[in-house]
Order: sequence, then C-alpha cells, then structure tokens
Amino acid sequence: MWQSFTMKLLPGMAAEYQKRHDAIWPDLVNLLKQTGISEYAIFLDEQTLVLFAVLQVNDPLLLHDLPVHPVMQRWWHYMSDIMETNADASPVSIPLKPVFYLP
Ligand code: RM4
Repeated sequence: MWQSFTMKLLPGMAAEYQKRHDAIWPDLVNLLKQTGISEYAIFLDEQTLVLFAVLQVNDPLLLHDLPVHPVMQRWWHYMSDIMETNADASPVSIPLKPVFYLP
C-alpha cells in the first residue's frame, strides 16, 4: 500500500539535501528494503521547502520498529541540521490522507 507524508527542509539546504540523498548510506537502503519499503520517492516544493514523500510498503506494521533502529537514528541525527526536526531528531512529519489513485 501507499504511504505519504510531508517533511520540511531548512532554508538554503536544497543542494545539501540532494547531495546527502545522492550518497544515501547502503546500510539505510538495506534497512528500508528489509522493512518492506519500495518505490520511495521524495519531491521538494522549492517555494515552500515542503518535502513530499511517497512510498510503497507491504505491511505498515513493519514500519513500527524503524524509528528506534540504530541506522535510522544515526541518519536522522545526520540530517537534523538541514531539516525541521522533533526533539528526538526525527523529521517533523505530517501524514497525508489518500484521496485519489489511478492504477
Ligand atoms: C529523509 C528523512 C526520512 C528518510 C529519508 C531517506 O530525509 O530522514 O526520514 O526516510 O531521508
């Protein structure tokens, strides 16, 4: 099933955000794949700095343990200087409601 959410980039960080994702850690890719995630894409609204994320996940329950995994924690801390984050360094994230799908 599809999951979608927004995050927020800090001003002036678009190039750095792109660079870090171009060099995404193989460990993190493995973790996301093992969690059943595929077709994960993130788009940037350059006007508002809203990051729109969309991904496919086999079983959303598997996402439960992702936030506490050491690799995820390390990535979130690494990204926390260029994104809006919560106190635990996770990105401020707003889940989006599905309203239309054309298969
Ligand atoms: C994002 C953010 C998300 C992560 C992706 C790969 O910038 O940290 O939580 O899933 O990177």
